[in-house]
Amino acid sequence: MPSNQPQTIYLSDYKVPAYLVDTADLRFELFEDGARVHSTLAFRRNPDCQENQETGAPLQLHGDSLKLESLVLNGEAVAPSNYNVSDELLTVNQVPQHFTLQVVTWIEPQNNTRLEGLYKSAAMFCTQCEAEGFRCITYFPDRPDVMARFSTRIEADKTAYPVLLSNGNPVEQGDLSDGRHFVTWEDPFPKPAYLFALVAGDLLEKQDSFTTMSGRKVDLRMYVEPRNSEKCEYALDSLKRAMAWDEQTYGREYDLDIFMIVAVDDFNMGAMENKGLNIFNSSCVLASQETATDMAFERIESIVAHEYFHNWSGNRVTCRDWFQLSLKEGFTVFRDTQFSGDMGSATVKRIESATVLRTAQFAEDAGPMAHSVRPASYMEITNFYTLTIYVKGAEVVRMIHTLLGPDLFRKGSDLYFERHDGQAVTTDDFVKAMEDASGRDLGQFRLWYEQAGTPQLAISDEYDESAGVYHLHVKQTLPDTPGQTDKQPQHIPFALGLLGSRGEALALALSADELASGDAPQERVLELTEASHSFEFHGLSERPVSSLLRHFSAPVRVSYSWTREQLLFLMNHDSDGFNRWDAGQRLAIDVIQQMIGAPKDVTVDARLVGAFRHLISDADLDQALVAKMLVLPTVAYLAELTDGADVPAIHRARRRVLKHLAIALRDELVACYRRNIDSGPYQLGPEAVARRSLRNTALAWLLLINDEEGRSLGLGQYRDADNMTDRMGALKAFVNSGYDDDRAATLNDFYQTFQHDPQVVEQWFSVQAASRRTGQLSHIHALLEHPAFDWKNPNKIRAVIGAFAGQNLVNFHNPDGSGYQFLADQVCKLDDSNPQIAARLVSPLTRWRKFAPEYSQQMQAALMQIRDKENLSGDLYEVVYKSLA
Ligand code: 0A1
Ligand code: ZN
Repeated sequence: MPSNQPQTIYLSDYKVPAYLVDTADLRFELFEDGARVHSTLAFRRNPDCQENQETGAPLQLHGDSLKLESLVLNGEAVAPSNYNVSDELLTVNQVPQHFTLQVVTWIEPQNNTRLEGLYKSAAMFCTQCEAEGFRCITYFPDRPDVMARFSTRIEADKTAYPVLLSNGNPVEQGDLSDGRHFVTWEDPFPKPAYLFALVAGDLLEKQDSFTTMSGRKVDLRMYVEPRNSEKCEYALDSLKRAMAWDEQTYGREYDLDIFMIVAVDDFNMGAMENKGLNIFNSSCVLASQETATDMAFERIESIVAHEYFHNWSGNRVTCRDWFQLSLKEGFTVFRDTQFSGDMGSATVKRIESATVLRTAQFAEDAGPMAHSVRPASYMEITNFYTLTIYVKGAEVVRMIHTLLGPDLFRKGSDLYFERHDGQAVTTDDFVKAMEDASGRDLGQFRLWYEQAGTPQLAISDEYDESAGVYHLHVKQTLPDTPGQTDKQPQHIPFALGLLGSRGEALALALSADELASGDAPQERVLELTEASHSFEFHGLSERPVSSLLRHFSAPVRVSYSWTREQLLFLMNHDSDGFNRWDAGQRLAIDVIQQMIGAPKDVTVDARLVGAFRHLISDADLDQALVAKMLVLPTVAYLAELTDGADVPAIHRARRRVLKHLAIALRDELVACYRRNIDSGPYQLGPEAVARRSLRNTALAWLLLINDEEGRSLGLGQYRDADNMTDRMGALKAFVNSGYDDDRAATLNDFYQTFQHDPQVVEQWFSVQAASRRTGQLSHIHALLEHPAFDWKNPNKIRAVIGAFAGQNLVNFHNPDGSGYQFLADQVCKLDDSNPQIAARLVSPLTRWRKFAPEYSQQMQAALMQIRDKENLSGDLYEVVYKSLA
């Protein structure tokens, strides 16, 4: 056991804070060799803390990597005998009921490679305080249930840092001696320290405005490095759409006079919702037609909205403690997916959410780090910014929405915001508001927050011809997860439709009486609460085909023995677009699985070819949905569905099916490509996006089979592209093709053209690192040596190492174990500079038990090697030890 083993923190140990902070007045002196932080805090005993009321507890403030320069209480220096400083805490033993503490600390942002607290990204200063970064700035009760009113004075060199930003409104500014200047900001809303932000730099300002529903004009400002001047428009437009949508859908109005967005190149995550001053990873906010793909535009719209929506779901109402993280994240992801669905196609958005959930969150739920939506314990909270907290958390909120219906859900959210405005609360408070507003009992539903793991529904059915009754049986089980066994059945909304033999929607009458009434609906949300249920549907003159779990109404696995004929039928006829797509996926999975290790003479089912021919050729179908349906299930998802997975074998089987389809449908693909060529100017609407997507799919398939016409279409597309989706589509197709010269030429040209744009260079790195052909280890090593690679920049690390281990599954799972060894080496190296990133990158190794023995043993060995590293960080310790346990 290493000496630095982090402590486990338990939800059951939660205690209210002993002291509260009413105001926090900060003064930052920023210099090139460090920063001095003067903090004046007004403390008082917490009336809700019984213990402190009675005995007077010592004051404990968090601190990390700080140099304490002075400590003054009510105007007098604190005697050394009355305080103690450790690596993590400043303790003042005797303090009065009310007092002012003045703390001066010295910190070194320029040497901060962890990117937590105050750090430098290129020439600018910026902060990241969630979850526990504020303690790297000054001593403070750094927990979300301590909310203070902040004022911030920033002083810096005026030439190097003309722009000085913090939360709230600017109230004063002026010049100082030595070419320095200052700006003071005041945030009228009490907030936890994790929402504090500061930015200083030579930044360009883009202005816009939004008039709120009550007629207030809000200044919208975006700050970027001058070279990014032309990449702000889409984010600002997205922001305005999000502001309007939140007013219409949730009745939520923005509350300050200014809303600011800043783009920084070095950032551990996607973006951060600091009050009034959102800070974004450049890759999640900057875009232009020439540099961003359609997917990037879509991501920007949803992340800008996500951070904006946090102003209510997160900032006005925040989390009591970090176990409640999904209170803000699950709800906010739910809100941003609703928004994205409303801006484009709700079905396509649903397919995208379900894909992430089923591929990656289900894997997390089945792995060693499985945890519930409201975890009961953690070591490092930064390891809990997971898909379970975010996307499963969003699914849980979505199920409440499904159970209550939109009107009662809105009543519930209104009550939640009204009841808890200005408070730090729990997921239970959220559910309670939903219950109180709707009158529904969500007692059993709360298990979704407490029990980890993905419920499995085993479904069977039979048809009683003589009675005209169809019987549907549903059994739910919840697998064991680390520390949790023998779980209880959960409350699951299960949306169902039944189709007749001509594809028509049938009435779902649960009894003879309902049948007689003639009011039976054509879709029902059945509520599963028991371990097993049987339902009867009356008045059916033939055996129906079931459309199960429509819209993916719950985050569960469904098993049912569909015939291929039934899947083909659902693909063509289901009125639920999600299930049409899902039927196609299930059919493709079945066909690919049959090919794993199959002898050469086994051929691909002609019915799959027929189904794809129909999709590619029928221009009357919903083209956005078709574009999704043409994407075969990924190797990652196929591996997730398999115990003892042999990834290279899965990859070969998938490829065999793909090539078979491409050869069989070659003419249709060329026709589809040509039909979808854009004649007019570039557009970003759903139709144009679907056209580009179809064209790029057709191109990729044609190049996979070395089709000469495909090659010339691809070269033309690359050369003439006026947007990044087309250019990247062609580049990707060549990178993954057998045309070695074209691959080298397009990669080279792409780099020459875009080498000055870091966001595009990131894409250039990742298209290579994720490719079966260019992503072999020797090439990955070459990418790490490339002058544009930067070990300090999380985006570059993700673009090469993350893309290799997370997307290039066939090379990562090289049977010789070299991929695992490579990842272990890089993770150890990164752990010394940025442990948060190291702990995230290691995740592909943590699933070692999932794979066939020759793979899993080598993965385990790689994890052990990391475990034995000297000075293992707490972040990595938690992930590696839990994975090996
Ligand atoms: N709250 C942000 C995500 C975020 C979380 C942690 C960070 O640093 C450790 C940074 C950002 C969001 O949900 O967008
Ligand atoms: Zn969030």
